[in-house]
Amino acid sequence: MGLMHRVMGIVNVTPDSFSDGGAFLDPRAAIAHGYRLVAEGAAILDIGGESTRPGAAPVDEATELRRIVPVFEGLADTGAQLSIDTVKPAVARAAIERGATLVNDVSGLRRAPELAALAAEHGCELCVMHSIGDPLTMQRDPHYDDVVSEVKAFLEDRLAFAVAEGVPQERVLLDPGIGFGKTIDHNLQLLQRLDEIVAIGCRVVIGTSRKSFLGTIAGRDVDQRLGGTIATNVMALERGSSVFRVHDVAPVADALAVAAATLAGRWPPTTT
Ligand code: HH2
Repeated sequence: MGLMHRVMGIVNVTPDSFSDGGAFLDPRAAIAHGYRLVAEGAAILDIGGESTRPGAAPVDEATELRRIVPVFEGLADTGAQLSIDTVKPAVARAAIERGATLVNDVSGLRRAPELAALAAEHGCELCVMHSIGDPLTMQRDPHYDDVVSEVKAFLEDRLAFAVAEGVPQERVLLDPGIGFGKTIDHNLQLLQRLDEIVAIGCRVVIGTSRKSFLGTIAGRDVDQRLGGTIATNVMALERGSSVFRVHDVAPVADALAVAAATLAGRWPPTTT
């Protein structure tokens, strides 16, 4: 449990991301940031050119391509795995041609089901995240009878679809989509019972970094949510998550290394 965890550093090439919008819109700044995250311990860089924060306006394909292409080219030699955070096949394809080996789809193959065949064709990994609606509408009074079992059923269905499209199960990663069409209690129940998502049998990605429920609980602005980010990532590790998507790589990587060693009761933790 908690073995072989990997930190995914976030590179947002956007003017409007909720916590770092505009900071890395210049490709040179995004590339420098990516190098820094790898030096801090990121094994994966997740590069995105469209914000998915609640209420974000959609971005057209040409704009998204213009943002991400130079960043993929500039980060080709970091040694980290490159991930493309998009719902658009043309954007995913351009990233794959420039070294991306993970396609991260926050729509869970709802917007463009053909992303699964694209990943299969290129031998890429595919992260399927649960969300409802789209970023403009998803936080309008989301309702579930049992959020954990409904998210689990969605992810199982999407996994079956991805496998039918030719992506081997071991290349599929699942993500409950913290903050995507979820109230604060939905987020907390998904984290509390994350082992039920892990039980599906795929690696699980978790993304809580700086999200608003952390600010609500702790009474913190978006730039002061590292404590909450660490707490939730450590608890997700304990429940079996494998990939941790964060902005603040160095402190989260330290926390996860210590937590993993503690779970193992030894250091280095056994890696079988
Ligand atoms: N969260 C965000 C974006 N992409 N991908 C996965 N797999 N899981 C997540 O939880 C997730 C994600 C939102 O965070 P961020 O990229 O910081 O903000 P924005 O969407 O505003 O660019």
